[in-house]
Amino acid sequence: MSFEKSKELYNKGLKHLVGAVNSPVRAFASVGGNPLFIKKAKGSTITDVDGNNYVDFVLSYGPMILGHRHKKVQKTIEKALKNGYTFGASTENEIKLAKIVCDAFPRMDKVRFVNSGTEAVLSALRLARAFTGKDKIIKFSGCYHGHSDALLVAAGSGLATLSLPGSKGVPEGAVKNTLIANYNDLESVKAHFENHDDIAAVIIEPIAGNMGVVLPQEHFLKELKTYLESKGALLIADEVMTGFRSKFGGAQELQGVEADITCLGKVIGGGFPVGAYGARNEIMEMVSPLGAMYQAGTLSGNPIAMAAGIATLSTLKKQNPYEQFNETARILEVILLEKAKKYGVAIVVNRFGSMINPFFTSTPVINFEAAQKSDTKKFAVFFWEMIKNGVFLPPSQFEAWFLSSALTDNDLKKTSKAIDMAMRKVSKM
Ligand code: KE4
Repeated sequence: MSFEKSKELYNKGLKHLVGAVNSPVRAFASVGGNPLFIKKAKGSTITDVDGNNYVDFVLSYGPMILGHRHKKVQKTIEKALKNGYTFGASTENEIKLAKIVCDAFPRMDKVRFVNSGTEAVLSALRLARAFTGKDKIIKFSGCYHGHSDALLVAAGSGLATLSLPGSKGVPEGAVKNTLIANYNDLESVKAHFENHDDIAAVIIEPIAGNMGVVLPQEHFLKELKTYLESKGALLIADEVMTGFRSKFGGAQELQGVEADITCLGKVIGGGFPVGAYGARNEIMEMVSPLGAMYQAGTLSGNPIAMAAGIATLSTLKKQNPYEQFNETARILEVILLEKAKKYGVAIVVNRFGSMINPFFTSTPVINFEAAQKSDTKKFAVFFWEMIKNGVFLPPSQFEAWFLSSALTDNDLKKTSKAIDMAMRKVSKM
């Protein structure tokens, strides 16, 4: 397998692109070696510039849940392009997508589209502060909510991979209202309320996907929501990654919880830049132009992106692949555990719906501290052996693998063989 063209493009990219990438995780920093450059993708297969084909479990970090270039989505986008790309005025597609999204979340009366998950979350924080009149926000260590200043503290995902606690350039003032609690630890949330009476909201990934997959323990989310109601604080569910991945709607519902504000992204744009935040009327009516909380965006509700989102969600609703996702994830989990056992490699597998990943550790991973005990060197060896056997994974121990409904039995057979070779390689370290 040659990676010559990727190497060439990487060196060329270094001139005008920072690290030859437009998002840090794509630099492969935590697995070493040069990042792959991708030429094209179709269905469950992604092809790099050297012509190597891979089963794709990155799916652009979530959006491509139907697989790449799904025929219905492709046709819808091509049709939308014939009407123009963006107008700076409202279009019918925004109403259509808004209805699909609000209908999928029982407590969501209205939604505002933006252009990324980061923008959705930073707007949701502002909205929670506007609605409650309070300033503090609690986030959980290991959860990642995009790169807005206030949330770049002990973030998971990119920062965890680059092991940068917080980020340079974030002024002290920007994070003084951000408190950090531990996932699955309600006491760590209560402790903040004992010390502060100005907490507007708690933001959480209802299934964490940015420290690897970490599940809320039984009743954790429900108890958190009940406690917040008793304190007059809001629950913000960051479903940018989990939205429409484990059911047609939010993972929050499967946990028996309805957040006050929900953030979305990834899948709802079908591969185009879309984020969103939504809530019941009394909260959303705080947002400009109805209310005094300002938020705006040149390309928000972009008609092409809306068309891609409508096509993706309506296809997803029709396909209803969720049972299949659970079964495929279960099969993958069995394969990972069997192959690891065969070669004496210690791993723990966490999964939920169409998100799964192995941790190279022997202790249960229920929070960021436990996740960080994973052997990232073993992950790096595993990652490259999977690449060499035609499987494309997120290049980090702290990322979730994503399933698409385009995955075939052949893909799983190929993945199983690759996992066998990769576990064998890890066992020889
Ligand atoms: P974006 O601004 O990247 O669209 O969304 C930020 C975001 C917000 N909330 C959650 C739960 C997220 O997972 C994300 C982004 N996820 C990462 C993957 N861990 C995107 C990949 C990247 O940073 O390149």
